Amino acid sequence: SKKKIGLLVMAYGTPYKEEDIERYYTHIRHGRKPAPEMLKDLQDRYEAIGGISPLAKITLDQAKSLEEHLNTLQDEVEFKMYLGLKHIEPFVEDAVKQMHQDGIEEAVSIVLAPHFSTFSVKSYNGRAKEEAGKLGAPTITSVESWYTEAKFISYWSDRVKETFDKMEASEREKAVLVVSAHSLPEKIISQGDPYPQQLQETADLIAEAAGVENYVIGWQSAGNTPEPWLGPDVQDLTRDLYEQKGFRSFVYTPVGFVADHLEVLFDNDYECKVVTDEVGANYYRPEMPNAQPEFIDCMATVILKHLKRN
Ligand code: FEC
Repeated sequence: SKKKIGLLVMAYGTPYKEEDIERYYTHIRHGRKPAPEMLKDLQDRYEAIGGISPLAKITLDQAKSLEEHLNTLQDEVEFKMYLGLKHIEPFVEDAVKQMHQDGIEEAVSIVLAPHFSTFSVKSYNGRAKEEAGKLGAPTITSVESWYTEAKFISYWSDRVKETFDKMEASEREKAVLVVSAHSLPEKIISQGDPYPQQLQETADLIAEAAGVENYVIGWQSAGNTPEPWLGPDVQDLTRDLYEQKGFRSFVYTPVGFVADHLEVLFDNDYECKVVTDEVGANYYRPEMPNAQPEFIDCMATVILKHLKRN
């Protein structure tokens, strides 16, 4: 029979139901319970996007579709998918335990976020490898980042091009592309984290492929802590680009994320739109990749290239 390879798909995780919000938030805060007003604020944001996030279903769709597509693309090995989440069950460690119980000896891991950061990809893979180390198996090799994959860039450049193509020439002249990712504490820069550079490179590649000259990078969804976070924040950026550069149409591509979830449906579609509505500018936000076949094929390509190299 064919050799089995564990496909460890890791993602952020989201509350499954409203009652999960507090323990989920506590986990994000490294075990510190949020103050009642902070909890209320988060509950209100979930309420504003329909009560709960669509992310749980989308993540599972992405992971299952990736397994299925990988098993149709090649005939040498059988991929068996395990989902491991950062902040809610099934946790990363649960997925590794399950692989071990199922006798999986070799696994490949991918995080459903394209850019490397010590806060994101490194921490997911660190947790996976630590658990595998304790159990003695499986051996896990990891995709560390995949933002340069041509199919990832073309996913976004096609969406951007479609959006700009729909505008009249006069609107297009005053339109700007805002390429964003989740903000992180500014201290990562002095620690040499490649994350900001990787976002810039992503923006350059997308803008070039889409033929868009007016573009900037921005940061979004910064945490609620006193320390400085990477900026400019996309909301402030919107205001500045309107006032100082005269842009009248804004195209938001939150490329650090791969799904419709709170950070996009609220932080872009509500918060950025509050600003564009207030100043009277046009708001565009092309579709997220979710489980679209084109995007699943992109991730499968990344996995197969990784296995060929290792
Ligand atoms: O439920 C949903 O639909 C949204 C899920 C969600 C995604 C997501 C992605 C990233 N985060 C990253 C970093 C941080 C850091 C903090 C932080 C805080 C939160 C909170 C919620 C939340 N994050 Fe998140 N993030 C999602 C949800 N995130 C809720 C807590 C309330 C708030 O601040 O809004 C700050 C933690 C702290 O306080 O110490 C840092 C990064 C990503 C993108 C990479 C990835 O997906 O792993 C980086 C999705």
